[in-house]
Amino acid sequence: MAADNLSVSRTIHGACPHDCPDTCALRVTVEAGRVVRVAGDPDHPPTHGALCTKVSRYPERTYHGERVLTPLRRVGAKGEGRFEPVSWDEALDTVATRLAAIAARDPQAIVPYSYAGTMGLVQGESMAARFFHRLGASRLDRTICASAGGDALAATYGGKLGMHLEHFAESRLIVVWGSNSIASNLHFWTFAQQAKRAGARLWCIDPRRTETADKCHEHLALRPGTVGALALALMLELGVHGCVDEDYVARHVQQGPAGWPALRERALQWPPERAAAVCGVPADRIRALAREYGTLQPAAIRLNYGMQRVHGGGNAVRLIALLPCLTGAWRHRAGGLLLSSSGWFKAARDDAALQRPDLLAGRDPRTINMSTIGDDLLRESSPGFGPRIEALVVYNSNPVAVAPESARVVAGFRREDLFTVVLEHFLTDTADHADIVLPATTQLEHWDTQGSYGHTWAMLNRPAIAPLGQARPNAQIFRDLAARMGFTEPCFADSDETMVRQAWRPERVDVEELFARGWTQLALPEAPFADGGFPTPDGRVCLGGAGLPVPDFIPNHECAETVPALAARYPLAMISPPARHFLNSTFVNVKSLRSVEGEPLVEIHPVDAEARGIASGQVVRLFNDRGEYRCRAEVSTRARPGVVNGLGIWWRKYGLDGTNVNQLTHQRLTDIGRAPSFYDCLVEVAPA
Ligand SMILES: Nc1nc2c(c(=O)[nH]1)N[C@H]1C(S)=C(S)[C@@H](COP(=O)(O)OP(=O)(O)OC[C@H]3O[C@@H](n4cnc5c(=O)[nH]c(N)nc54)[C@H](O)[C@@H]3O)O[C@H]1N2
Ligand SMILES: Nc1nc2c(c(=O)[nH]1)N[C@H]1C(S)=C(S)[C@@H](COP(=O)(O)OP(=O)(O)OC[C@H]3O[C@@H](n4cnc5c(=O)[nH]c(N)nc54)[C@H](O)[C@@H]3O)O[C@H]1N2
Ligand code: SF4
Ligand SMILES: [Mo]
Repeated sequence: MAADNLSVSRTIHGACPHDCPDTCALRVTVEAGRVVRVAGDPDHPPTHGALCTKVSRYPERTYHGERVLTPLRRVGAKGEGRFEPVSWDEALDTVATRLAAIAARDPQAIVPYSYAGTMGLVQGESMAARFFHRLGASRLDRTICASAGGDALAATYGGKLGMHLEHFAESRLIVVWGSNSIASNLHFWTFAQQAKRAGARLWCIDPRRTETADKCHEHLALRPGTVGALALALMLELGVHGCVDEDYVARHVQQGPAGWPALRERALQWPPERAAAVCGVPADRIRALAREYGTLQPAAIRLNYGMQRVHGGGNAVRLIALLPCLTGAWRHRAGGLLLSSSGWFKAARDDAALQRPDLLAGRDPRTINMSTIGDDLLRESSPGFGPRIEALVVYNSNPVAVAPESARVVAGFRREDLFTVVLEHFLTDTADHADIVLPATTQLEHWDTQGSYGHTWAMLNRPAIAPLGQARPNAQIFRDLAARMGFTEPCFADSDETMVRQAWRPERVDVEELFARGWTQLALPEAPFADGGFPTPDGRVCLGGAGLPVPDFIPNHECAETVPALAARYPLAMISPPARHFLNSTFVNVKSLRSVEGEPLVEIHPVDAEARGIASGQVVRLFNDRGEYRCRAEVSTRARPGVVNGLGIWWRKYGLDGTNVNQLTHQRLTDIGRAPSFYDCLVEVAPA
């Protein structure tokens, strides 16, 4: 940086680090050593020069007056958020000494906790993974978002694989299924609009009348957690109306007693009337969708993770994934389905080089599921569980705000005997519970590289500016800790730029192009499954067998069918999808974005509101056996009858009582993938 002529304006190529399928290419303008603008790169096809509002505000977030820019040591009570600055030496010595003492008894009592605060491979699981492997710490099962649908898709197709984003522009029918794309997958929406202008029909399947639903031709506002029933009825209708591509099915879909014949029998039990009763939508709408889906080609499904945050989320994805196989939609490049493209990158990454599991040296530490951190922090040592958790090292995540059943999570984080280290940009709800906070750099201040779960370009991020204050990249912090702990393996000296290169298999990713241009597209077929070739053991779509039952509709943990007594007390289903101007709990503290979102609120349908004497703008109590959350009500037909929408994910400390929606959610897991079922949650609402 020192060589820069400070009066000259420079443009640096970067990549958006956020947990968003769009993974935009950034152009960062720096003047006098300061970032003045972050814009979308017009040359990168998926980004086409546009960023969402949130990341356009990245400079505001980076230069925010509340950035943590020195190491901090707790001086108040846990959760109070009172700290004093300390030097890096003191902070690192404190952490290394505590971790070494715990590790001497049992390193599994130390748990890393991280998710996708940055999707960068280097500031994610590179040096951190090496550090925890070498230490022998517990492993973390990273399930909080996508593993129900992801594992289900991989079980069906052989990988998290799908259509190319750009080809949606050529589809004649697009079903946007469990996704508020305008909010959470904006660059897909651009292609969907191109298709719409060219005459495509757009359907939206979502309990909430989202801004995306408003812009589709049709909206099916079904009850949360019922899409499996809908998919089964669609199968029956496709069969009845001769819309099954028998040739594609015979050649590329599993046959036999655990295959399509068994599932076809099951689908025959689901006439549209039965599904309509379960889903809470008219049967003729289901018929209309089946008719269009079966006759308009190419037909594409943009599935997103919203629909899999329920008990049966995994089975639902398996059922939906079969639909484009039944109609042969995969024969076209603009037909098929996209839930995630991350499987394409799995083959392109060199995780072993980056994460060095060999440093485990034959040890096989236990695994902690991040989605049940509330319960697990409160567990005592036992033969089944292993040692009580004595230390947590949190980075790239804000579990106190985002993990389910907050009361348990907070109780765990408040444990006086728990040693908690948090690497952060800000004093989040989680950082407030830390013993030591370590200041981390943002994407503008460090190197990184990443794939995408919505497109097929590998991305490079160059630092645009020097780290602010005393902030250090995550990878640097783990390098420093490794040195303090006496880890001398040469891999602990690798620089971040070296690790960018180690991240990719050179035969799959053109690393020179990545460095020269900032991105490089994976070489993949245009229509990946036009002639089958699913990467399953036998090349066919897998429906069952080897312990995997043929997929079925699985009702919610919490619904009238499963728990009628509970549903009588808590008759409303609550979903808590993301707010458009936040990225999970990130950006909640950026004033310009928070002022657009206003304040935490719950949308409730006029009929449900009237029955409870609730008026718009009034403060209400949402409650169930797990707790209570107060916020403002918005009486709105964005909510369907019987369902309330608590838009997320606010920092607890901005809530009226210092809580957020996760005060009400539970820790029961999905059918597949050990994931949380955030949108499978019964509540009652009353005026406060
Ligand atoms: N602006 C913004 N963008 C984001 C995020 C954010 O917080 N804000 N989060 C990012 C993350 S982490 C992820 S995982 C991705 C994907 O994020 P998703 O969780 O897929 O989020 P959405 O696209 O908003 O889709 C959720 C939609 O699913 C609907 N839904 C809820 N339950 C059901 C159901 O049972 N069936 C059906 N059919 N629909 C249901 C909700 O009403 C909501 O509109 O988005 C990313 N993009
Ligand atoms: N009720 C409810 N709960 C949910 C969801 C929901 O829809 N409803 N969605 C779930 C989903 S899909 C997800 S993915 C999770 C998301 O949960 P998290 O992955 O925890 O995501 P964020 O809340 O955005 O928190 C990420 C944190 O990482 C920090 N960070 C970013 N970059 C860096 C970096 O380079 N270094 C360090 N040290 N820190 C960094 C940010 O400042 C931020 O505080 O939440 C889940 N929780
Ligand atoms: S959050 Fe998503 S849409 Fe916004 S800039 Fe990042 S990748 Fe693009
Ligand atoms: Mo997510």
